[in-house]
Amino acid sequence: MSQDYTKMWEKLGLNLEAHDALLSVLGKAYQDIYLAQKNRPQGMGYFDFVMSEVHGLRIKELLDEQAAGRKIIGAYCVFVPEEIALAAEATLVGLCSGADFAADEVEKLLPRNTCALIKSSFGFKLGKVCPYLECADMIVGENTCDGKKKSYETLNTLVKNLYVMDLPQKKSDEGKALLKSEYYRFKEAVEKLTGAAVTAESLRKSIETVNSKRKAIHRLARLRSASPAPISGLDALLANQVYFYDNPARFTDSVNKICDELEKRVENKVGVFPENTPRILLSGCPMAVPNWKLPWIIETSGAVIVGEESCVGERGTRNLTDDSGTTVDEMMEAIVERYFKVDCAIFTPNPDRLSHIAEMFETYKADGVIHYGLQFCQPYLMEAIPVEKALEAKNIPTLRIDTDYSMEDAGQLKTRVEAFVELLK
Ligand code: BJ8
Repeated sequence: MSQDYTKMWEKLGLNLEAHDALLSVLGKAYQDIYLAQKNRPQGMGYFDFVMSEVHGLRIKELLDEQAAGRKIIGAYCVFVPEEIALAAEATLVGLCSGADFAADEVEKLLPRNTCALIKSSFGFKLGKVCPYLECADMIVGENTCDGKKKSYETLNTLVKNLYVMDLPQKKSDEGKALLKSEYYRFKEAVEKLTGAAVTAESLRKSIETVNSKRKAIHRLARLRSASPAPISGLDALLANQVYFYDNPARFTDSVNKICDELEKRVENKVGVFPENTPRILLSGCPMAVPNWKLPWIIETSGAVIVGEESCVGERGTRNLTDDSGTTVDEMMEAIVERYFKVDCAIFTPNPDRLSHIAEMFETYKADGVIHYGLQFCQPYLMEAIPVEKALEAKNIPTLRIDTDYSMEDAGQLKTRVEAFVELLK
């Protein structure tokens, strides 16, 4: 880190000892997983810097924004529309939930058989190690899966500023009407928080900002269809993870810079792995920072990941928001339309997700699909079975992996992934 942030963390009420321990585990994991990779694009230097300052400089920036009158909103789900937050002069950051922490304390509040992502969000709060959570003026939960929905009732006793958004479970007219009314309710809540009204001008600008971020990430995704793959799946995942908490304009510039570099790589047939390396499409639960276990296992087992069908990936960023509206209501309508297309497994039925997986398999010229489900995640684990069947019916080799954040099963997973990669060869 570029400077000593101890005072800042102390002021935020972090448990300094536990926080130091977390940062040192994170730093070591980053070194072993990310910095040990070969042939990385130079542009990844920016993301290495962001990661090294993830609890430092970025938090300082957010606190500076707060001091200047902006509000910070933390969110756990891609259904929370960044366009609305930005238009009402708030900054939206993702609350990551990608590592186990304070497990004993968490299990006093949540059943053991809760998914690692939900447990992690509680662990970061109970362990007082997340500066994003501690600096947020509003924390947005959402009624998606049963685990999240019920856990927010308990989270509400731990934080003072939880706002819960209701979400539809069906892609029906009634479902869309619910999403629309919830987005208007969210708009009002953010306006009340910041004291700034969403105007046609501010909403038009925020749609443009968020769309630019998505366009840059789409450009990165398209470049990964080249063979040899110009960037590793681990590095592309990192860009998708940083998407959730970096300054939007700076993020867009940095991704576009990497894309300039990758375009040259593609032209010169320069890749991170040899040309005939088996190509994997990863599909399933979101992978929040610092959940890099499975991608790391895959890319150290002779394969390269060429796409993520995930909320930290294409499911979260796939569609742009139509920017042709001229009034707040027209643009709100466009926002509802855009988010209603997100094909999370909490929807029933959810046929679009199946089509998207098959479509991504073709687009990124994958050789096989690895479906990643977090243990105890009913929506994705249940959906994994029809996904596997449908892909196999199309002769697409598929491997189903259910795991959590611990490293206990790493050896066993590696054996299974290596066998799958052999089969693809
Ligand atoms: S839109 S995927 S970010 S809800 S892993 S907590 S589903 S039991 S994260 Fe998600 Fe929004 Fe959907 Fe995307 Fe529950 Fe499963 Fe845990 Fe999950």
